[in-house]
Amino acid sequence: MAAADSKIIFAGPVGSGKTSAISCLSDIPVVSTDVDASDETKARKDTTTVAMDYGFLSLEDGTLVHLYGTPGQDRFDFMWQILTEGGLGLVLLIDAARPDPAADMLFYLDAFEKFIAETGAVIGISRVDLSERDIYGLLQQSLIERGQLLPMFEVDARKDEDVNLLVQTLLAVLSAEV
Ligand SMILES: Nc1nc2c(ncn2[C@@H]2O[C@H](COP(=O)(O)OP(=O)(O)OP(=O)(O)O)[C@@H](O)[C@H]2O)c(=O)[nH]1
Ligand SMILES: [Mg+2]
Repeated sequence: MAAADSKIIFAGPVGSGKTSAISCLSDIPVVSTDVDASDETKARKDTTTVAMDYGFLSLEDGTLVHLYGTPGQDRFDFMWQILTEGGLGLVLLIDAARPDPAADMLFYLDAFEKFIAETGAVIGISRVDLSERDIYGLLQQSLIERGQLLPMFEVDARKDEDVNLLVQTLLAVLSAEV
């Protein structure tokens, strides 16, 4: 990784859209370690990421932004810390259609607490089209209770413009902090 290059990490539960989001942004086809899903993941989708996703994006000034997706299943959580090394910030994707999106969000905010404190994060609520609840309001309330306000958007992880908005916001938040 050249000195000016940076790295963004995508995290979130199984099926929250990490691989989809990185595919939207990446200049190259995403290198994924997706395998056929077994056990409880299978009910949700056919493949799951076991080690990581990788892609990259070149900014107008020529800098490269490396994009890493963490595996969603928590039996691979040893990869999470490894992948955050040298990272610029975190995009946390929360699946609105899972049973308890607020618990999911708090779990990941705890798991990546140190990294977020040192860098920054944005939250994308994905799969809102598959949920009838006001997940945005619910998550906003949880963030207020936790005392941690982070930029949050409803996104479709398959849509370039939605994923771009997340990354541009993260970059803006990070540059405002410097
Ligand atoms: N309806 C709907 N489907 C979505 C949305 N975002 C992603 N998907 C779909 O949700 C599924 C899961 O997306 P993935 O990108 O594989 O999720 P992941 O986070 O990489 O999952 P793991 O690797 O198992 O942790 C895919 O079939 C996507 O096409 C959304 O906003 N709405
Ligand atoms: Mg994946």
